[in-house]
Amino acid sequence: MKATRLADEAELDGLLLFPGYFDADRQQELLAAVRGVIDEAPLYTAHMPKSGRPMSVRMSNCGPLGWFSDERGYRYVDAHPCTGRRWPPIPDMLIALWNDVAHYSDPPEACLVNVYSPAARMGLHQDRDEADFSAPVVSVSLGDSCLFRVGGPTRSGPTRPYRLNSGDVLVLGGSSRLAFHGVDRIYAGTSRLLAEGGRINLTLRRVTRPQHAAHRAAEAHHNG
Ligand code: MD3
Ligand code: FE
Repeated sequence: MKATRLADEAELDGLLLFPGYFDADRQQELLAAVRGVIDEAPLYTAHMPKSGRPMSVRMSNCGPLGWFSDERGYRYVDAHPCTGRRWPPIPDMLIALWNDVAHYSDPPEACLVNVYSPAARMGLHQDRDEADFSAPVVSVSLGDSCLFRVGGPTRSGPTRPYRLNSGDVLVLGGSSRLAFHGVDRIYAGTSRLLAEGGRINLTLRRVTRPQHAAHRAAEAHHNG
């Protein structure tokens, strides 16, 4: 599948777009898997650490770790904040996507599911709650198109707008991994994938630093 570099700036080196990576049938298939995740791990509302303000985007996760935020701060947790149960596994289609585009030796540890109503937004931010920035973030858009914004490594720098459509995949690697970004708006009625309208974004991430192979082997030996 063909990827396009989104920008020429050195600081956005590693930002790749795969337009229409998933066709309509594969989007349906992926959506069914995401619905299965949400059945097991219901959507919750995260809150901003200092203000305690609720975010407009509702969230869930799959994978060994899931992203969560409340008054005590942003963090990754191994269980759902309301049910106390482990997050469900990352669907095979998303593991296959990671293997295809991430060019990273270890599997993703977290898949954050962001659910946008037509009025939801995500302010400009950096993703830096992970201990390993050498791995890319891989993002999938489903449902209504959105206006996505990417800047550089500082909040005050210039930003560029892009439109993300259902089925598009973004890879945020290299220096783009720490770029400021956000979702300005959802374009209601631009996709018929979600009967209820709105947009779903999936982000696959590494959270911890990969163990060295020798360490992993020793641990496996130890654990019998
Ligand atoms: C650019 N999600 O969950 S995904 C997030 O559409 C998040 O829901 C947005 O930002 C969404 O943190 C954008 C694309 C994305 C993800 C991570 C990035 C873009 C990024 C990290 C660095 C630069
Ligand atoms: Fe982000």
